[in-house]
Amino acid sequence: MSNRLNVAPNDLSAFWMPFTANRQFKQAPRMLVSAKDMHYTASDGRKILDGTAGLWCVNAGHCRPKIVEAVQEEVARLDYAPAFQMGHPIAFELANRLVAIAPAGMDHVFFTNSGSESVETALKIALAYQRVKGQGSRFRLIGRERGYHGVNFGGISVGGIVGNRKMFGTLLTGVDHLPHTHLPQKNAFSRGVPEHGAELADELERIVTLHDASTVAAVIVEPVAGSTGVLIPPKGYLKRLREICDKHGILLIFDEVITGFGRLGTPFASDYFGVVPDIMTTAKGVTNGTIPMGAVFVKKEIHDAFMNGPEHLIEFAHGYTYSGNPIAAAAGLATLDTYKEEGLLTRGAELESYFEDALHSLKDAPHVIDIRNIGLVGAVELEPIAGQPTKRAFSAFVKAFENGCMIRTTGDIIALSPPLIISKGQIDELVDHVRTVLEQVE
Ligand code: PXG
Repeated sequence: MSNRLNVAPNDLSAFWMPFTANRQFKQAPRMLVSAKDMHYTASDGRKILDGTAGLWCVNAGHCRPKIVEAVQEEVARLDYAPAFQMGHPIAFELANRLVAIAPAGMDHVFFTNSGSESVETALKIALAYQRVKGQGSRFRLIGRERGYHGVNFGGISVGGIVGNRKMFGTLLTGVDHLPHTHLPQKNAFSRGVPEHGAELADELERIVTLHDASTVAAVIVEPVAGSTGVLIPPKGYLKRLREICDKHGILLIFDEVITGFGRLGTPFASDYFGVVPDIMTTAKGVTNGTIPMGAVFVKKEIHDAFMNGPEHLIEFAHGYTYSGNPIAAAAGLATLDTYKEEGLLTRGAELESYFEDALHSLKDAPHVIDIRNIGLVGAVELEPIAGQPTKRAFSAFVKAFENGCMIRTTGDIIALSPPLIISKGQIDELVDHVRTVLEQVE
């Protein structure tokens, strides 16, 4: 490996880092230089246990041989090929392999390069679908408070994280929001799906009544909200949303960018909850995070509704230069092979109760006010330092890295989402790391 990849540079100024406290980072950089399976290696040579699968994406663990080889081979064979009015075989192969593991009826895939682009694509498909069905008056989109749907304008409009929205003007118009489902007063320390709060889905009825169903195109939610701190839907909540959407002819979009590809112990969250959306956005795990790619799944009826005009015309005016990129597609195929060979799309179900017990053993650790879990996702919510929200969790993140463990924090919540290859011993190690930092932070 060349030196360039192993040595931390001296000058960190030019790179304006995304979602980063740039000045804090540049004073004390946390630099990763290589990775293998469950671990990163830091620039000072320390091994770091990956408690977050990178950013919820490296589901099969790092630098897996099949994926590495597939990418190396494809970049040498077909570096790039356009997907507008042209094709190359493996993008089609990947689409077929994806629909084969998707919930029944989701028969078509639109390729993007990220979760944010998947969300924009899904919202555009929803609006255009209503129009091609002769229902152009359905222009409204309903999101949810505390929802995260990426950072592009559609996604932040339907999203509900104030800090991601407030700087950016009027956003999309015609958007309304469901209330979030985080009810710590009733559901604190729930194991798995929380008992209370299904009635919050009925807020959709109220919103639809306010605007009239004839104006509403689609509802978008994360089945389990990830970025905002692991908010698990109350028992029966998603089914109720599905029923209300069906009753009013509204499309239901599940944003499965985090929950897709085995995170909950099922291939998709839709399988976990037994609720099938009309459109499903994915990214991250589709290529194990190796090469940027997203995939939007749609039901056959939605796809087919576009296929009625003159055959020489483009049916849907949307797409990206890199939609279905050959190297990403090769990474995707090798990723699906790895998931299959190692049973990773359902491994979370085998580990769920072990992970749950380990995580809930932190109940008596300092500062802990809630613990929640589902599949291989967990959250430990901390009491904020008075007047300094986020500071305690951020210190925990920095200390954990110093101690050899990567965790993720949002607000005063520690989120854990390890690669699905994690062993029981490594689950214990991860939880021990969290306990240690909670004992160390202010
Ligand atoms: N939808 C959901 C549900 C996501 O979680 C996106 C869309 C956007 O994906 P891209 O690929 O455009 O980033 C996401 C991304 C975190 C964290 O720590 C979460 C995400 C990204 C980075 C950090 O919670 N989710």
